[in-house]
Amino acid sequence: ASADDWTKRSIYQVVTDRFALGNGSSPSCDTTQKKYCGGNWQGIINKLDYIQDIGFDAIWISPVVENVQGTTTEGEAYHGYWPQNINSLNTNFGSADDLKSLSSALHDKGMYLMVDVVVNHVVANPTNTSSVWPETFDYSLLQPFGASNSFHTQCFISDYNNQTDVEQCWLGDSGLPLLDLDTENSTVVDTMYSWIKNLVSDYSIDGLRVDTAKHIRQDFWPDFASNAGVYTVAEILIGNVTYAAPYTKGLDSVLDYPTYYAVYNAFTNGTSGNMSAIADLVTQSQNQYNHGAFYVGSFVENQDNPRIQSTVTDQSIVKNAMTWPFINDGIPILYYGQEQGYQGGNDPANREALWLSGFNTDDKPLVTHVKTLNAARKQAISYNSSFLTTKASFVSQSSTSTLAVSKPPFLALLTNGGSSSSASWSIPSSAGLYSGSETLVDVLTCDTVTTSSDGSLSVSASSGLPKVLMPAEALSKSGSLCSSQ
Ligand code: ABC
Ligand code: CA
Repeated sequence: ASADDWTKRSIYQVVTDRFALGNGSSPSCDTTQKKYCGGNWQGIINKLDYIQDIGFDAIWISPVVENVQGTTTEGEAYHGYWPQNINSLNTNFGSADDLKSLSSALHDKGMYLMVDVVVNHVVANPTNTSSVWPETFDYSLLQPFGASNSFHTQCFISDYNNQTDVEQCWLGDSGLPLLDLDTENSTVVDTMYSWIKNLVSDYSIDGLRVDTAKHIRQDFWPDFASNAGVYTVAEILIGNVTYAAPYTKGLDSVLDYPTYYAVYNAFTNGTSGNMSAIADLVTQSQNQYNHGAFYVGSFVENQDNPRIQSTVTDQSIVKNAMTWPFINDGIPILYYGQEQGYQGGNDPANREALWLSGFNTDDKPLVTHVKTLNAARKQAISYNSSFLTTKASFVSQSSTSTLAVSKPPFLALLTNGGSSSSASWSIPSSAGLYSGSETLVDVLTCDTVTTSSDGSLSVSASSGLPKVLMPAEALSKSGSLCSSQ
């Protein structure tokens, strides 16, 4: 599927080992152990209804290839980011038939499959920590590379401001080095290009999340993307739009890390959180990224960062933050477990087993919240044929703890004040958003507000809850959303 196809979708990200089990058992899963807990592809198949019922029509799964076996100084490879043999699958997650079954089960439901892929490195346990590189590894394990000349000379990245270091030195440390592939070497390059082509075609993959993309030279990516032939979203872990921007030429887009940091900081520092920083970052992204911000992956949690609720548990603030990915220009991504209120902090605590929640959706306000946001975005797409190509804009507010985001037919009103606060937003007639006496519905509550005769709007919210307003007219033909409108 193309980038344009993906813009209509919303993505549920799972850590394959931690989402769902293939059989009926329900083992405990202690995240601090950094071990496989038993989730697999069959487990995901079993729980596709859970994902689809919350309104998602795509999933992103962990890397699928065989990883380093046994334990390492950083535990087991349960997350999938330590490839060892890229031509085999990770049998902890299932067989080739299981992965094909997952792909076809998704397609039967009209859903897309995004697979995480690692091209920057492969991993083998050091055979002897006192020996000197290149004698440190059994290269025959690293398939199909098999020899030290497929790798950059060992050095660990020490200076992230030195791009040559970032690209040609190694991630990890002497305990668990991530062997950095020589992606300047044409044999390695060709191997990777044909590998990705085959992977996508063998498993009918619809899109790729490209791990560690900033650790490979930019001009490696265009041919990688054309061999993939599907939507590619790059992990460029950086807070800086200008740094990330060039990667949106070789690959379709980037995970929206710069805005993520602004959003995380805005909502986890009480009312001193800087809401207008979000608008600044979005404007920079719209101006600097190829295709503006329309193809970015927009998220507020993932497997590398502490969950929102490890810092802030005020449910109003949590709901505000969770609203963000659904009302901006990018493709919304929800990290599994956020809908269940999970609170894990830094890696590895943020990789809790979802089966421990029982996949319960009753009396789960955040499940309802996400369901509504997904339904609202679908309604916005079908009501306004230019929704997906209209840039979000910001209506400036007098309070620094509020944000007003317009992306017609949405007007999203956010606040970081929390549940004991009240917030108000005003939209002047000069913003040109509405005509006089228009009725707008907050799809999160189904309450209505009406614009003044000049088209201006004043809204207040008690309890610090977010609002997602849509013209009543935009909801009139909607099946489920505030259906009495
Ligand atoms: C293991 C342990 C952890 C331990 C870590 C050092 O080693 O489990 O407890 O803290 C996988 C596993 C991890 C594992 C690593 C290393 O492998 O999932 O559990 O951690 O063995 C991707 C994936 C990630 C995966 C890998 C490796 C890569 O999403 O899950 O990790 O395939 C760098 C990479 C980035 C990578 C990330 C983990 O490390 O660039 O691709 N993620 C700065 C740098 C970033 C750097 C980041 C973290 O620090 O610029 O490049 O990411 O080290 C912003 C700044 C940024 C700054 C951030 C922190 O702040 O603008 O520059 O990022 O404001
Ligand atoms: Ca590299």
